Formats: sequence, structure tokens, C-alpha cells
Amino acid sequence: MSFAYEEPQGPGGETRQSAGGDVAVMTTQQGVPVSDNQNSLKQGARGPTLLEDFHFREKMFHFDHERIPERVVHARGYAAHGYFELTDSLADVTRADVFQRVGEKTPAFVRFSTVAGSKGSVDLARDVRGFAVKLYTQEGNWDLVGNNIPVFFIQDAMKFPDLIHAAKPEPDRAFPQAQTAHDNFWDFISLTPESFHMIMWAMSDRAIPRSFRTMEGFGVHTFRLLDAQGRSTFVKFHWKPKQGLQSVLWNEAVKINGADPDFHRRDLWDAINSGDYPEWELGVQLFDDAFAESFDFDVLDATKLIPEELVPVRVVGRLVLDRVVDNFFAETEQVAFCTQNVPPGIDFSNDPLLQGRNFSYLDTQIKRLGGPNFTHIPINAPKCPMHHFQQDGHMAMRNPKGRANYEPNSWGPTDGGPREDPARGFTTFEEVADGPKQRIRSETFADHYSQARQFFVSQTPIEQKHIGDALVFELSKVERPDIRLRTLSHLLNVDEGLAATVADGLGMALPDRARAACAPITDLPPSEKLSIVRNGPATFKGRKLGILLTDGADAKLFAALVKAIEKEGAVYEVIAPKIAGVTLSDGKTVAAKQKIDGGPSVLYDAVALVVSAEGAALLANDAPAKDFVTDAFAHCKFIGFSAEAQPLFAKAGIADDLDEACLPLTSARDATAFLEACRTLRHWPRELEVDLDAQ
Ligand code: HDD
Repeated sequence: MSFAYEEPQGPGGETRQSAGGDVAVMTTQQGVPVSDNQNSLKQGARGPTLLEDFHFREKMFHFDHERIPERVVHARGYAAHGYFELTDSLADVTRADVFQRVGEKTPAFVRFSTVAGSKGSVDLARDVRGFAVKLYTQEGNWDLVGNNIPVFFIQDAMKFPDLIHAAKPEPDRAFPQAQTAHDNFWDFISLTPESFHMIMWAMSDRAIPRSFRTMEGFGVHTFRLLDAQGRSTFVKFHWKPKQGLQSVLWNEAVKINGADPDFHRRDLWDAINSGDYPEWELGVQLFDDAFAESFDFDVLDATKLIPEELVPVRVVGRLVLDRVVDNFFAETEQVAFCTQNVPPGIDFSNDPLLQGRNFSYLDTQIKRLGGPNFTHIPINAPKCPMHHFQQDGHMAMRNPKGRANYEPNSWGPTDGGPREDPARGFTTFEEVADGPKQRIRSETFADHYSQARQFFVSQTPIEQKHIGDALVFELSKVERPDIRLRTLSHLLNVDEGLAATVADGLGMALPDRARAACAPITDLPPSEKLSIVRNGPATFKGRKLGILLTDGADAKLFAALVKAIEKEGAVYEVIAPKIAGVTLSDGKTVAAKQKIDGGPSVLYDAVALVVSAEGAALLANDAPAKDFVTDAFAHCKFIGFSAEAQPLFAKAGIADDLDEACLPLTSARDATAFLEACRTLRHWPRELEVDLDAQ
């Protein structure tokens, strides 16, 4: 994607020669060549600056207007280009052009985001992640504006402003930033029982993903697919990462935020630029009215999912991100996703959250991007032909040509402009709706706890522990005991064991359980797909090993490690006492990517300590080196180490605790075995030894 402005050119179209050689000459926005970009125009060397200085005024005026309002939610985000390739035709159920021809690629732009934090907030906030996909199909843009969690906090869009106000910094004090751990959020949540299914997800490790590349995406709502006859099939959309699911630990997230607040965006940038293109499968759950009728819950209720055991996910395509943006503002910041952007063959359901979103997104873009012509911005413009009579407005770039700007008209086929086409055009499912106008919540939305419980019982024990820990952490930041108690009263309806754990963690007695809006539908069976740990990767591919090196470290061992990493498709960074690098045992120098203070182990999926005896002795006196080892151990990471590293373990206080995920590295074979062991990502049993909450 190119800039809106072209490179300045000379009058004859040639690039102008600057005094310095073959460099384009700087110009004003009007194309006037600039002679001096260092000094304003003055009356004498020490005199006042002159109003006449149009270069200064233009430069300053433009700078003063550089900012646009940040998104009211999902302000912090990062995006990339790629494509969607159809692998299984859906022509049997939809006429959507994008789902017709197997092998065809559709250009895509995908923006990931956090919800609550402002634009400059940290990447590892505990938060839902946005997963917004724009597909530039041949029959118009399709925006699937989803999240990495398949359900939502609320059922009716009417409550969205309240939810977001409660989650954002409190209005009088303007903190806390990018956190739900405060009174207003939990006050709202504890008064909104429908949110408890989503709360289970938000308190799970889903809300602290290792990478955008290791999280799922969901369209959340039930949509409709329509065939050429207008017949409807319900659909839910899923994006499944080929990289497998992976998250970090909360204690790790807190430290990552300090060490590298851009952890996720850097990860995406690095992966794509190194040719390791992230990829997701597009899966669909297709179902009909009969299923919808028989399902325990209402398919229009966005606080419910349909377990994959009930309706399997059919994989129909793949999404590949293979190009970073040329310019963050032009593309990532100005991209405007709108849920109402659907091409013929895809339609909405009556989900009241979706219906409300269809108003909100268009509305917000007008405010954010300054007018109705945001579709003229290249990142938002469809890549298929467009013909209509909409005109003028701020920043209009391409008004229709010719005399006719209305229809019907009698200017004939060449000058009269476009006409509607009932056969090809977008059609809406002819759903029959009847009933009194009323402000009401359907009784079919009333079960708030059954699926929350199903999610909880579907987690592995370590994941269940993390949910308990997260709830204790968040509620410990809540000042009002009554809000904590009210939250506990709902948790009792989700899982008594969980409620007891959280009450114990808070040091509070359990209250009575909250009165439920209806009796729980049923004790639902666990669903495999809801766990991250059960759906992790099979390899260490795309993961990052941190290698702590010192002068005199074993060169052969380092070379063997690098070879094993490359074979696995993983990457590594060298961390050293000095950024200039280290001289290994063979006399060769290896540059460091990080000085030890700037490369804590939280930035890596696993670590290797390849040190000499002198190096280890030196590092044993260094606090960051101690933290490097202590944290790697506490975060259940695999640790490979040369024999000389022992003093570091002693300093970190774990010399007697080393377990089977701490692997000695003495030979090339050890290096391979270590990388293979790292495929497990974490040695979870260790957490029970190192965490007070687990004892
Ligand atoms: Fe939303 C942005 C996802 C409910 C109103 N939303 C936004 C983005 C994502 C989502 C990923 C960022 C898009 C981007 O990267 O530019 N939102 C969701 C999901 C929801 C949801 C998955 C529930 C299923 N949202 C929701 C409701 C409303 C909104 C109920 C209002 C009625 N959302 C907005 C918004 C935003 C937005 C205010 C802010 C910036 C923007 O739209 O472009 O209109």
C-alpha cells in the first residue's frame, strides 16, 4: 500500500537532484522546492519570525493536526496484509463470491488489538484481543470484526457504552490504564450476570496470549449464509492458528510489559519480515433452523457458543499474513472496519448485539476519520469496481464522472451511470418477524452460568488454577468488599470449587450464591477445544530461544544449538553482558541482540545458558542475570545449560530444585534433544512447586 502522496518530482517528471546527489528534493505540500528546512524566516538574524514564511506555517499547521481521535475501544492495534485462500467451496450453501472457487486468493488486511487500553498502552494487558479481518472480495469488502474469544460480555448492544465505561480508566482519576482490575469494572460485572461466561474466558490465559499468531479468532455472532435462491444456513466463523495456541503466565505478562511494551507488535513484524508467515484456517460451523430450535441455548445470544462436539468446524480456507504495512498511520490507524460490510451471500442474524454493532461502526468512523469519504482512503477502498451516485463531502477523492448524479435519469447507457441489478445485488434473508414493539430481553437468553461452568470444567488443572489466580488478583485490586462478595456470589453458580478457591485467596468467607435468572439448563460435558494447553503446537517452530552467552563460552555448543534451532524452524536471540557481544572459546566474536538488562527471560519461550566458568562467576553478581534464571524457572520454561552455569542456579536459589525440564547441554546431541523437549513449551508441574497460591 502506498502513501496518499506521490514522491515529489521535477516539472518534467524526473526526480530532482539535491545538492547532496541522487536524493529527491524536499518540497512543500504544494510541491515548492525547499531551500532550508532548519531555520524559520526572520527579519535579521535575531529578529522576529515572519508570517510570510509559508514553509514554516505549512509544516507547523500540518504537525498540529497530525492526530485523529483514537478508537473508543480497540485503540491499540497492529495489522498486516495477506490473503485468504479458499480450500473447500461453500457454493452449496452460499452465493458469496469469496466462497466459490477453490484455490482463489482474496486480498486481506487483518488488525489485532487490545480492547480497553489507549493507543500507547502495553501489549500484554489482561484483555480480550480484537481479530478484525477485511477481505477485499470481488463483490465488495467483507469485514469480519471478531475477537479471540467466541463469546461476549453482554447480550444487547444497549449495554455496550456501560460495559466500556466501566472497563476504561475511572473518569475522575483517569486510571487504571488498560486494566480491568478495578472497582468500576467488577461493580458492573457483578451486576451483570450474563457476563460470567465471558469472564471465565477473560480470566483465563486466553487474555494474555503469547502472540497474535498463537490465538484463535471468532466471528462470535451467528451469521447467515444465503444461496442463490435466498435459502439460509446459519454459520459461526472460526480462525484457527496453524501455530497452535499459546499464552504466557500473568507474572510473565506483567514483566513483559515493562521489558517490551510492544511485545506483540514486534513479534508480528519480526515473523512476517523473516518469512515466517502466520497462518490461520478458516472454519465454519454450519447449522439449520432445526438445530437452532433443538439447541439448549439461543443462537442469537452472543454470550453462548456452540461446542464443536455438537456442530463440527468445517475448514474451508486459510488466511496468510505475508506483508507488513508501509506506513502505520495510513493503513493500521486509518483502516475502518464495519460489521455491516457484508457481500451478497452473507447476511446478519437477529442477534441484538450484532444489530447494534451495525449502527456503531459506521457512526464511529465518521467521527474518527473526519467525514463520509473514509472509503476513499486506499486501505478502506474496495478492490472491485464501484459505481454509485454518492458525492462530495470532506476530502472527496473520486467523484463520479459525467452529468448524471441521480437516477432514474434519461442520459442513456453510457452517460446515465450505474443501475441496480436485482439478480446480482445484495439481498436480505426474507425472515418473517412479528410481535409487539417492546424493550425486552428474550427468556431464551436467561441461563447465565451453564456455559461458564462448561468452559471452566473443560480446562486442564493448571489452566483452572490460572483462572482462580486471575480472579484473586483482579478482585484484590477492588477496594469495596461488597463488590468482591457479589462477584463471589456469582462464581458459586459457576463452580463451587472455584468460588471457594477465590474466596480463600481473598481471605473472605463465601457469601450466599446469587439468585439465578433461571435454573441452569444442564451440567454440560467438557469440550476439548476450549483449552489452550490441549490445543498447543506440536513443534517449537516460530518460537524464540534466548541464549545467554559470555566470553569464553563453548563455541561448539553454541553452534550446535543454532543448528538445532534452525532445523526446528525456531529463532533465537543472544543475550550477553555487553551489547557488542562475546568472544567464544574458538576466538570468534558473536554479536549480542540484547544486553542482559534489556533481554530478560520473559521475552523468550525457552532459554539456554551457555557460559564459561569466568562468565558465570561474573554474572552471579549481576541482579538481572539472577532474574533471568529465576524467572525462566518460575515461568516453567525449559532451561538448557552448560556445566559451567551452576553458579547461576546457586545465585538464583534453585540449584537444588532443577527438574527434568532443566537439561544439561554437553554435546550436539543434547542440543537437539533440548529443542525437542522445548516443543512442550512449558513444564507445568513446576508451577506447583514455585507458586505460593498452589501450596
Ligand atoms: Fe466492537 C471496534 C470487536 C461489540 C462498537 N470492535 C472493534 C474492533 C474489534 C471489535 C476487533 C476493532 C476494529 C479495528 O481493528 O479497527 N466488538 C467486537 C466484537 C464484539 C464487539 C467481537 C462483540 C461480539 N463493538 C461491540 C458492540 C459495539 C461495538 C456491541 C457497539 C454497539 N467496536 C465498536 C466501535 C469500534 C469497535 C465503537 C471502535 C473503533 C471502531 O469501532 O472502529 O464502533
